[in-house]
Amino acid sequence: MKHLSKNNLKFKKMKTKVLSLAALFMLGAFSVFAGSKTEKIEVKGNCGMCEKRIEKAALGVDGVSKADWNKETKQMELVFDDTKTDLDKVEVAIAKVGHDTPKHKATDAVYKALPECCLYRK
Ligand SMILES: [Cu+2]
Repeated sequence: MKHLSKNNLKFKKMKTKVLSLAALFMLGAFSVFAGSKTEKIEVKGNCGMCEKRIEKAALGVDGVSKADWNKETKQMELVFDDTKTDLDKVEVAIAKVGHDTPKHKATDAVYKALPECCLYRK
């Protein structure tokens, strides 16, 4: 009888260990996904030069791992770590190099300094 309850206790302890290990593992897996966010935004621009400028500006923001702008659709696909940065910061960085985003527009001075082929405002 005594022996059995001891075994039972051992089993309970083991169960707790396995459960906490499983919880730890799930937490780890969750945090990997939690850091990575994908967003699509519209960024104004015209040509291949714009594409390089826009993507460089976005990738220059700490936490951004992917920036892919399409000059036909004007859509930008972004992947970033949302514990390090957010969409607003990326939009500010893009506006700074002369391109309008949904929430942040480039200043006239920066816009006018763009090469002629890149002037997208009509
Ligand atoms: Cu351009």
